[in-house]
Amino acid sequence: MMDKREQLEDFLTLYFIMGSTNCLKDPVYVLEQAIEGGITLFQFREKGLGALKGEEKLKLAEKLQKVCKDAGIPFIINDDVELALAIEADGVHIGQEDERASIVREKIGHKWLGVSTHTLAEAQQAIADGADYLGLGPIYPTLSKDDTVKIHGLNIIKSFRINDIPIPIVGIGGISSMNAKEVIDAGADGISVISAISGAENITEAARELKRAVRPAR
Ligand code: TZP
Ligand code: MG
Repeated sequence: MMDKREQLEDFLTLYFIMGSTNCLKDPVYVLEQAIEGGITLFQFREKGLGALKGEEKLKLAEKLQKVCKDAGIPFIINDDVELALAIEADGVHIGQEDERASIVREKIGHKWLGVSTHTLAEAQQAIADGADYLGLGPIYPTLSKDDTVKIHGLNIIKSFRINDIPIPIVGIGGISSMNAKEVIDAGADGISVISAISGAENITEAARELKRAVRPAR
């Protein structure tokens, strides 16, 4: 039997993140195709210019959650703790600029909590606050996050591993099938991507290629 940590590591293998603004086609179709290609976890991140709000956001979240449920893929929500609670998502992902992780942990109980961190001090705080996994990035330059400043490179993953960060970590930012393996080799438990899947001409094939790049290295 896998314990909780091993199970989470497994789910983090190929973590697809998107919202309607990342998709060239219907988000429901994009998610179905990505699942067909082998993604292992999904995060609904409805952000940026033209992002849905209120009822429309809720409706899309429910549709995407159903697609995930039918496929046995956990469904995580970015930032919006209230939405995650309202629809009983499997978890929440927050950054340093969001509500404090300790408060989010209190609100969500046993749901998964992911926290984006950029330094060891932030990581240690997130762990003390109850994070289940950490997102590290951007590893490479990305066009998918507008408020992003410093590119960290693979060193951030290596340094977290050398310093024995005890919870699973996932790399993010500019990851493609060309560089995915080196992210895993640096010590990440998985990769998270937006555009490498949501922006692909053939979504299923793009997800498959990423999966092939990540799986043999694990
Ligand atoms: N956080 C750090 S980089 C990033 C986020 C949400 C965007 C990743 O998108 P892409 O398209 O996979 O580079
Ligand atoms: Mg955030």
